[in-house]
Amino acid sequence: MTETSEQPPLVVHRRTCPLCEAMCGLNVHVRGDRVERITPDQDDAWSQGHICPKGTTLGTLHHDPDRLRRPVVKQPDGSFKEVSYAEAYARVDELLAPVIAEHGIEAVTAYVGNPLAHAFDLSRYVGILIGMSGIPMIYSPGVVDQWPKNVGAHLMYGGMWKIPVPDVQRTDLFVVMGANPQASQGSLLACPDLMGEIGRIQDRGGRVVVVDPRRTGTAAKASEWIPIVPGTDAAFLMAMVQVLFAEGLVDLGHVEEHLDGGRSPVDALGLLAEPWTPERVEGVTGVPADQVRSLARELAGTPRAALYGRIGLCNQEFGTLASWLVEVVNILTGHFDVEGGLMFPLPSAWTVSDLPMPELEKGVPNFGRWRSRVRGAPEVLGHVPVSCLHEEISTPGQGQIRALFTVAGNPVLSSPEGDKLDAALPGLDAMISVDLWINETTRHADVIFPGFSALESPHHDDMLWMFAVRSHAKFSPPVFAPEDPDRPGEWEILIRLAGACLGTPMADFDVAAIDDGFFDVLAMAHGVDGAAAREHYDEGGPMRLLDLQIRSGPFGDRYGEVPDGLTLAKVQASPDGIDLGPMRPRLADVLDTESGRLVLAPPYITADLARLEERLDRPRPDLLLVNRRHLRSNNSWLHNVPALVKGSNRCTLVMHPGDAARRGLADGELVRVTSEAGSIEIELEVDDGIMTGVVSTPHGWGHDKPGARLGVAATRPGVNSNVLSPGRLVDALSGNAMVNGFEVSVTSLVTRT
Ligand SMILES: Nc1nc2c(c(=O)[nH]1)N[C@H]1C(S)=C(S)[C@@H](COP(=O)(O)OP(=O)(O)OC[C@H]3O[C@@H](n4cnc5c(=O)[nH]c(N)nc54)[C@H](O)[C@@H]3O)O[C@H]1N2
Ligand SMILES: Nc1nc2c(c(=O)[nH]1)N[C@H]1C(S)=C(S)[C@@H](COP(=O)(O)OP(=O)(O)OC[C@H]3O[C@@H](n4cnc5c(=O)[nH]c(N)nc54)[C@H](O)[C@@H]3O)O[C@H]1N2
Ligand code: SF4
Ligand SMILES: [Mo]
Repeated sequence: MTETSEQPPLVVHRRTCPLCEAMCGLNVHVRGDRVERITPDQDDAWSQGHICPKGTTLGTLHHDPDRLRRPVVKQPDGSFKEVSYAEAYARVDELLAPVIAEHGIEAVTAYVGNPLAHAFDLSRYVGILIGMSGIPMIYSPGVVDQWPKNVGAHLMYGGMWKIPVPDVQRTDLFVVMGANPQASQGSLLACPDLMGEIGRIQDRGGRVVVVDPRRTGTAAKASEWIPIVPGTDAAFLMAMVQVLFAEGLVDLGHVEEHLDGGRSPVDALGLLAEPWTPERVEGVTGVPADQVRSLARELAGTPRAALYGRIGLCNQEFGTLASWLVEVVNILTGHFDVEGGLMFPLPSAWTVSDLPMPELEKGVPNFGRWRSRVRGAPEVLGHVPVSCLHEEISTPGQGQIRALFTVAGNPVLSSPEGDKLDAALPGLDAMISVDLWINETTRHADVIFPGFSALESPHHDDMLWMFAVRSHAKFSPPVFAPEDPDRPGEWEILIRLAGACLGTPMADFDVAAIDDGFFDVLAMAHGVDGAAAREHYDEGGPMRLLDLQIRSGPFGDRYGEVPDGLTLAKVQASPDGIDLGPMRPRLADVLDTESGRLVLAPPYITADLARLEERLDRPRPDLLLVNRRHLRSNNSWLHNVPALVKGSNRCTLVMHPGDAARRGLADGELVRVTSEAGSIEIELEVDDGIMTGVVSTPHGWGHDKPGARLGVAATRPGVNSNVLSPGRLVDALSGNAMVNGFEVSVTSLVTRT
């Protein structure tokens, strides 16, 4: 294309993609105020040119005419009207004050969604809304995700975010259970180009094994696919443990020195595992005994090996047991806290959202401190199942929820029984959302505050570096200034909302004072005098916090004490990013249990083996449902991007040809899927890449709700598979939803003559 003189010049901005854990470097080509295209940033020291189709759409998301750019307030006729911030603040005050006056702050709760883990402001400031507002508890998709891992980490290592990750860049055997990096690009595992790493493991003579009911894109590229019956991974892993002990393959290496109770928990585990022979469990798992034995031997015999379990192992009946056993198998085979095994990352900036929970005793299962009002679900690490929310709103009585904040979430599509939540939300007295779109959930809000688009915001991931295979520092400045320079950031909105809960009108709340106080508390927790450190800055907000995170982090300059140390300014001066090396053994630093030692077999978890035994005798239903992700999707919120939803329908029910034939069902026909919770109609996709007896749907679809403003998504709505997810089915130890492995039936909707 020839450039005409009237055209503004092309400027290429360097930017990290905020959409997933891969944190890819992008080149954003901008002419004037338009993004022309987005290409991979080959010079990004972290991602070295890796990118996926989602990353190229940040411009489309920024320019999306449906995206909110001003606050909106619900009108009596149900439509939304753009208003000034002052008007929106006043409306919040007007709605919230009577609820709190009459029913107390107990009647208020919040749902905080997944993108806040990726967003610059929200990740750093959501703690203020949660911690300062006086709201007694919040809901989040953490319990449809990784809560089993949090429970295990809390009990074993003394902190719910102390989650070890596989050192994929240096391993020779990578066993993947219940994860599909081909779609997800890695989860609780931040590594650019994870599929490339999987190829490189094989290139250097290593092996990759995938244990999954479906032959996923990852399984297809792996050296071996081991199909497994959903929900039976804990039995499979217990059999691995049994083999390790029976064949004398247990060797913990240096980890043994760090065990609470010395060798005795290892011996106790050996005794516990004795009855769990591969032959005993093969009927329930569907994995032949020989295959379990050879995998256990291979893991024990490969010097650099890592076993990794993710959402398929969490969102299931035995989530905590299975997730714990993944770590146990790594520990028993000497693949823990060593190169090539499971290791603890060292982020260059500590994580604001990893807030201490003072009321929790380290490493102690003091769960069930309170129960949900309606269902009586015990609290675990401060959460109850997210499916409780709808009944807490719709069931009258003392403690009924009457006001809700949603921040970066879409629980109507993303939560089990989201349809029931959809029906309950109109009953609220006040609903205030912070979101970039009017989605299936926020359409019920009275007031919606927009955030900045990804390209209007600076970027530095807060949480994700906790799971990164290398220590690294990189920062992206905003590509575009906000159209309205006076627009408050989301961090400020969160602080003002906390103020409103405390009875101060939103407009009057002293944001700067709260921000200073927050800074000081965080500084103190990291050994820095906050008031003195604040002297270094002209203004507050998330940039100041990030500088604190870096300067008082493990590579930081500690405000001059370590002259060569890192500062945000130094990171900004290195637009390629700064590589700080691979993971290093650091177990002794990480452990923060009461004894300072690793608790190998927490009794809270091992007690659940009795429930697993019962599962061995339970007959297997005809069909079990599991979920899947797609590379071009991101939970519920990228379906408004034309480039990501074009092509064939992806919201389908995948079924094995044998199962389809037995039911007389044909590829492409509309079928009815029914569970104990509900029923949906969905297109059938017959594919032999799934076990018989298992069907799979994606989640996050169902964009056919009136009042949402997602013009593109509405043309290809798909169907909400969470209508099927029974809220009562959870992993007993964590309360995490069992959206995988529950029974469904599938029937034809076609009338055959
Ligand atoms: N059946 C089933 N259900 C599942 C899962 C599953 O595997 N199976 N997975 C679960 C998991 S792991 C997760 S994490 C959840 C996700 O569920 P949620 O956390 O509820 O997230 P989303 O549904 O993706 O909705 C995210 C919303 O955030 C908004 N958003 C995006 N960026 C920003 C931002 O910068 N600021 C603000 N304010 N808003 C923003 C988007 O507009 C979108 O509306 O779904 C869970 N649900
Ligand atoms: N493109 C894209 N990327 C994403 C997301 C997205 O929606 N789209 N979401 C992001 C989020 S919030 C998260 S939490 C991560 C999740 O990232 P991953 O953990 O990689 O999640 P999935 O891709 O859903 O893969 C889960 C796999 O578990 C399998 N599975 C289901 N039940 C069982 C079981 O009982 N046992 C075993 N062994 N396997 C089982 C499923 O068949 C599926 O292949 O992805 C993140 N990245
Ligand atoms: S893999 Fe895709 S979505 Fe994830 S960070 Fe990279 S470009 Fe973004
Ligand atoms: Mo997630």
